[in-house]
Amino acid sequence: MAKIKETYPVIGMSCASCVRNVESVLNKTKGVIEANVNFASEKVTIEYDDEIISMDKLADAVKSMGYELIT
Ligand SMILES: [Cu+2]
Repeated sequence: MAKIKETYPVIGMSCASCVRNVESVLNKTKGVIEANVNFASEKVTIEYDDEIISMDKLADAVKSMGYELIT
């Protein structure tokens, strides 16, 4: 178990439902402990276990929803 908590910029969010989309896809991804989007700063703080999920996979999950996670 190697918990990591990092904040990354997200590109493409334009409203509150975008925020929910990004949060929900991350929060339902295995290995994610908690994801919180800050809409004002266009960033997401993700706490995850890097032995279960990689940052690349998290970026792919965000991309699948139509947004871009900058790592
Ligand atoms: Cu939106």
